[in-house]
Amino acid sequence: PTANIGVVGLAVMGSNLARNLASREGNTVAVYNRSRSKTDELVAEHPEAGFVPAFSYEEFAASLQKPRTALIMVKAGGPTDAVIDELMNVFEPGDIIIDGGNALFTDTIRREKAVRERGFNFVGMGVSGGEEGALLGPSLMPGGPDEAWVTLGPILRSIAAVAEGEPCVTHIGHDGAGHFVKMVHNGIEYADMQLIAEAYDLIRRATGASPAEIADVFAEWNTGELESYLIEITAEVLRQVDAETGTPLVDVILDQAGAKGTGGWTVQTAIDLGVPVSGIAEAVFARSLSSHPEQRSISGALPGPDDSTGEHLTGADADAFIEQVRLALYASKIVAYSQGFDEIRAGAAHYDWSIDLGAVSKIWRAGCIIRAQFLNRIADAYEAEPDLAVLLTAPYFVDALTRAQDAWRNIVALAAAAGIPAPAFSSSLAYYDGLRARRLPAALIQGQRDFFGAHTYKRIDKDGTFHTLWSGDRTEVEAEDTH
Ligand code: NBP
Repeated sequence: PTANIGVVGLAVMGSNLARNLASREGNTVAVYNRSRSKTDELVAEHPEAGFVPAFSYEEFAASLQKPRTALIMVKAGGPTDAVIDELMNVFEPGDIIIDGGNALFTDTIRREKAVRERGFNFVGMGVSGGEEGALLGPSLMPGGPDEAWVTLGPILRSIAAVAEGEPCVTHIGHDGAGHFVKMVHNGIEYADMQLIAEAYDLIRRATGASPAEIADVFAEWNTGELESYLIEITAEVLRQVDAETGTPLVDVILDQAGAKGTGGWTVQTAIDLGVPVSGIAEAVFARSLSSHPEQRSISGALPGPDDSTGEHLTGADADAFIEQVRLALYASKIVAYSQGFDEIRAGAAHYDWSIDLGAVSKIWRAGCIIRAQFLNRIADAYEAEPDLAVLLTAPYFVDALTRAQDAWRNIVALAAAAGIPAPAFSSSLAYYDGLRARRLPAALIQGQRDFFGAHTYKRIDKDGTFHTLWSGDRTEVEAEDTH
């Protein structure tokens, strides 16, 4: 056997990760794909990589040094289970099987248990950065046992993206922790994209600026505190002109956003854990709304303000508006990340993972889709206070929110008055005000629950659990806690 690591699944992600691995000193990479053509193609196109091709699982196992290490990059779900079964037939106890696909973390927990029972090591690893990241340096989020990390750490560090001298990989936690964190990364990505889209829409509708002019605004924003990959590519997309029609590409793209499901998983999981990730949820639902043309009343059947006839802001007024949108975007973005980290914290507590939140923010600084300057501030916040209960209460973010506050409220109010949907902006602000509120109307809800279901309530002035005899004489009695 000559290879120290192998890759199963040679579509875009697998072949690029295999090339990335092969380009690092000391690695010899075995490659296998279910249909032979992809293997032949990869090996023929990249002689420099020195791949060791295998055309059966037996050959693949025979080409790997022990303990064998195999990275699976196939379609998530059934195909992953099929490949794990095949590998367990030809591997030996102690070998390491890594799933780098976009698995649901609960599947990873199940797989780790089943694979471990047969004596193998299993590592569920989140991989972010798309095909370019896979080739040049992704952000890697491995879970799995400590023993596997000892072997894998150096290899993964060598292929990961580098941010300020540090590789974008850390051992996130046991079993499903890596895929959980990758899932939340994608949820935050949905929110970030929705917020950027709302900012673009507000600027365009309020100022009448062209997509190319708005591209300049985003390029400018990318030199400041909003600097990030998503802001950068937004400018690129807005600047693109359609070759066929000569109009901005964004104007000929059908306005229906697709989704592969990880944003939805983030929200479903948050509901199970009782974590309010409202900004991420709005982003997921905004895509759903866009994708139901049969429900959208584009014909104007639903009444409301018509901004097509209104005056556009110009000159200094337009500039001031754009700056307010920037501040609202920044504040809403802080909320989205705060909610995402809240979900990771709750997941870690529930599944008994010890996750270093500061380390998570650091490995997202390069390689992945949400890479941003801003993540350094999150790392600082957790370094100063590892047990921070709500990220946005860190002093740096409180300062930023203090600065952004008036603009944020103004933009949400203007959007509502003008009839421009800004669901993620509005919901982020509502969440923020929910956190600020001294009293929430939850007291009334608890009263309603006690009325119709005898669900009881607690009082602010004494211990115990109480129930009002609503259908009797309406006196209060002490009750058993049935919250
Ligand atoms: P795909 O998700 O399109 O999967 C195609 C690969 O799966 C091919 O190699 C295919 O083999 C193999 N495969 C299938 Br389908 N069923 C199989 C089976 N029963 N046994 C063995 N192999 C099987 O590839 P991808 O886009 O490269 O993504 C790979 C993984 O990485 C996915 O889980 C994806 O969610 C994840 N991911 C993707 C990105 C991205 O930007 N694309 C980013 C991060 C993570 P064949 O050639 O014989 O059909």
